Amino acid sequence: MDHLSFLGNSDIQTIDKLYHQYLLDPDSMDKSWSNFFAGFDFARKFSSSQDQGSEQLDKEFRVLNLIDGYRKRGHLFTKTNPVRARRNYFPTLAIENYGLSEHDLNTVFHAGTEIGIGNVPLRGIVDHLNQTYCRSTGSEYMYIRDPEKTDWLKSRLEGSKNETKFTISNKKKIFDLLMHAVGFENFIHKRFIGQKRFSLEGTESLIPALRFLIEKGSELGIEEFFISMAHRGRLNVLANIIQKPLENIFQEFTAEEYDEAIALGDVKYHLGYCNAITLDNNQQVMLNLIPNPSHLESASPVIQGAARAHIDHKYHGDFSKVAPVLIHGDAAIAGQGVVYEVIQMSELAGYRTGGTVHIVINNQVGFTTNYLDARTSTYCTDIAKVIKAPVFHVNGDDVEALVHTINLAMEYRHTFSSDVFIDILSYRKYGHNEGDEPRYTQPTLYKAIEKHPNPRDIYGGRLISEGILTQEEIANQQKAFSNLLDEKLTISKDIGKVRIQRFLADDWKGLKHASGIDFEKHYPHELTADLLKFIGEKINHLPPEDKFIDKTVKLVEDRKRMITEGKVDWALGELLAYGTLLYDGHPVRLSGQDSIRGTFAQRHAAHVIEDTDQIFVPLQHIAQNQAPFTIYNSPLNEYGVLGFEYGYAMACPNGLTIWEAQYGDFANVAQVIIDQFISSAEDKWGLMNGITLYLPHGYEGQGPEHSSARIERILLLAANNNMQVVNLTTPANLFHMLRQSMYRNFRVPLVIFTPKSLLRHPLCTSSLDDLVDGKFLEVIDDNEVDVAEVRRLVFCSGKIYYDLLARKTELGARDIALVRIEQLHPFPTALVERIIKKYGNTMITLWVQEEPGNMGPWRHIHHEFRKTEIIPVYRQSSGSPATGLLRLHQISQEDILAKVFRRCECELKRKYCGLQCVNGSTHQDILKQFSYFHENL
Ligand SMILES: Cc1ncc(C[n+]2csc(CCOP(=O)(O)OP(=O)(O)O)c2C)c(N)n1
Ligand SMILES: [Mg+2]
Repeated sequence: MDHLSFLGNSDIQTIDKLYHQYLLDPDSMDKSWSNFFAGFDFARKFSSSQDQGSEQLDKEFRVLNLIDGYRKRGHLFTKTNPVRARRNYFPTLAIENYGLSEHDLNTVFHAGTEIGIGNVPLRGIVDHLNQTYCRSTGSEYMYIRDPEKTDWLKSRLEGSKNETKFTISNKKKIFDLLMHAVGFENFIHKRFIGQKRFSLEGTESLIPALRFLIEKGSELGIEEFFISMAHRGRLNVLANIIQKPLENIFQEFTAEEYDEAIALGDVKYHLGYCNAITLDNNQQVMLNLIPNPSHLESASPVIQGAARAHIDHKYHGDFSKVAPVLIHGDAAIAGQGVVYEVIQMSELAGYRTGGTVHIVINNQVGFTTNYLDARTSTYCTDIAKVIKAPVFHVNGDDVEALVHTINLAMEYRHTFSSDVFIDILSYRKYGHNEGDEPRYTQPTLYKAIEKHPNPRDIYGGRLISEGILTQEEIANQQKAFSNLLDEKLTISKDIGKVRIQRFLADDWKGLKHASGIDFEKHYPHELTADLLKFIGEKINHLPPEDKFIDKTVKLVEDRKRMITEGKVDWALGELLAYGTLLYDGHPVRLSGQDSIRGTFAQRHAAHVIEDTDQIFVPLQHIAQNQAPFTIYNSPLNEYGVLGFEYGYAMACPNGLTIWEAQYGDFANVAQVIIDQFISSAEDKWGLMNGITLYLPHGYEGQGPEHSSARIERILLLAANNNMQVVNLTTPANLFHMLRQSMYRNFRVPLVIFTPKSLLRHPLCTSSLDDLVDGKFLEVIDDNEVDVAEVRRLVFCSGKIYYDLLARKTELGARDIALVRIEQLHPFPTALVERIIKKYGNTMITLWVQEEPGNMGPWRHIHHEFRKTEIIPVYRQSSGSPATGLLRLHQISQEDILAKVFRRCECELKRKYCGLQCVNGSTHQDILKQFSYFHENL
């Protein structure tokens, strides 16, 4: 009655009495009163049921919120860590945190339909959510912005397929794989005591995971896997997944010599292997495990490039035939920046590979560093969120959950052609390597690990309890495997030298390792003036139906005119080289920052159709059966892109693959690829590679960061014909170099220091005849001088030649010969010696460079000119490559030129002895004081 607050107290008491009478016997009272109370009662009941209804509705929403909470945060509350408790995260998923209570557990909620279990009590919903999201697998996917993907994942995770019912044979297979993984490590541990192997122990479930990944992939149509991984578990993967012969692996522990083809080799846990293996369904798949250097994650972009090359050329653009699999360490994936670069590239047109499967061997430690010191992010895999890829964190001890997740991940990748991450939560049985003491740094963790049974024994126990295997069967299997390993060890002792298998051997058929003499040969390839003109026309054609801006039209007209006049500049020489290669069936691929137009607006390999975003690429329209031409503006990274292109060249030796640095000095951001792959892969792994680097170089007063491509650094790495390093000064030489690199029967990385100001220098042109009839010139002699007149022989390389030439012309200095060394490595010793001999009369031989004395080619040249007295002219040695002020640059440039052309004031007057001969000292006296020249010349 408290609703009748508008009445006075006495009224209320009266009405209260009447109401009681109505409740006891409504017929005994006045009709109007009984009608009044009936109406009042209805209203009360109605309003109360409405209250209840809205409360129920409200709770339905709360249950939906709870479901959302599990989807978004369930992964924080899983049982995924096999050896220690997880961190505590707040708020928890307790129903109270969602405005529900124990009293609601038996209430039926329609919200159950949201997770596919229909109208069920809250208790059932919570159980289902815990089963789905909080057991051995934590699933992160709710940040994905594409509802098609999230719906797919929700239905797979929450629906009836959320658990695999493994057949007995599959269970036995999983056990067998685990048994091999554990047995292999135990065997090595006992037989090669104290030797480093970076065991997989603690994460042995990687082996069944990979095998099922490959089988599922094959079922989905994948024919080839490109796998990269670091040191941890590599031997186990080689043995039990790639099926590298066990005897070869064992041999590498004791061998003393490599086969002749290998110069230096590498430690066994860095080697790669390719093998076509036959799966249980009788399908064959090709597995390529790329060799890796110690530098963690550096192989990641490389394997992507190799995968893409096969997608493009072996599978003709069919992305479904190839899958890259990157196996990461937990510290490396979180810490190495190149992982970000690779992931950022994963969906870009030039670099996509149809979805990479990322697997993390998450042993919760990196060397001695705890995960809490190794990253800010919650998970080591949080980088996945950059591309909104799903992540599954799986307890490595629950191998069935892992295999189930692998299958799910492979289906996801197949459906959406995008990356997916599987984080195997596990541990590392020993220290960083087997001889390392982990209890110095993780004593508590290692107490837990010491007592922890291995995944084989855990799963074996489960299969025994399920009645699938007996203890005896398990013991017999282990014994049989151990006997096999012993047999292989015996065989290994008779092998002798270590042979490192040629990686991607099928692609490299017909190509050989180069020796010094191979660089001296020329590889003539027929080219007629008519064909060159035909290609010239094709690459300067604009489709008449499309409109282009005036400047594009003019550019094309200018280029056509150049060809009519029989002349080419740098860019035209470059494009003509590509055109001829494409015409001859060699694919050409170029990528780099702003490479399509060219940083210096020189290349214009594609033209944008006005008022559209479309481009027209003339080099793609040369002839019907031409090879493909692809050019991409790369993302703004160097390490990832160069690694990718190196990998591309590795898997496409028939093609010219070029990476261009925006300015040459930016190549140092990719130094790992240059040091660990480009310069050393052949020595380490017998791996040839024809990658071409364009490194713009030249001192034009643009400051410290835009002048030097660090020629000295590349030359420091050059030895034994491991690379070809050239600093070119004519379009014809570029043209011939590029073509020659494809026509010869070997491949080496080619580093070309490319010009900037020379791109528009009126003298830096070549004639069409030079292109048709010429050849690559390692050294360009001075053809303008009369040898008898020459008193000073000047060697130089690159752009400074044109500065010297201008000064020589200005001075009319007929007694100076300017000789360009175009190829810096392999050093053209014989040619240089011939030239020195030719000018035998000269008084002095100079080396002139624009770079400071501690940079540029000087130290390399000094070494190569061991037999000849050569005096250097260079900028003063310095820490920074160049000055920031144009005026200072001009002064030091003038100083170099002045020194080269300085005339002697002594008895050799009017002769170019290059020395300030004072106080009666003779030319020879001063020549002996060699150090004097360095500082004072
Ligand atoms: C770029 C780079 N920096 C440092 C090292 C030295 N290093 C070798 S292994 C390792 C720890 C790697 O930890 P993680 O990625 O978790 O792999 P795990 O050894 O635990 O399997 C370090 C720091 C390296 N190999 N590469
Ligand atoms: Mg680790």
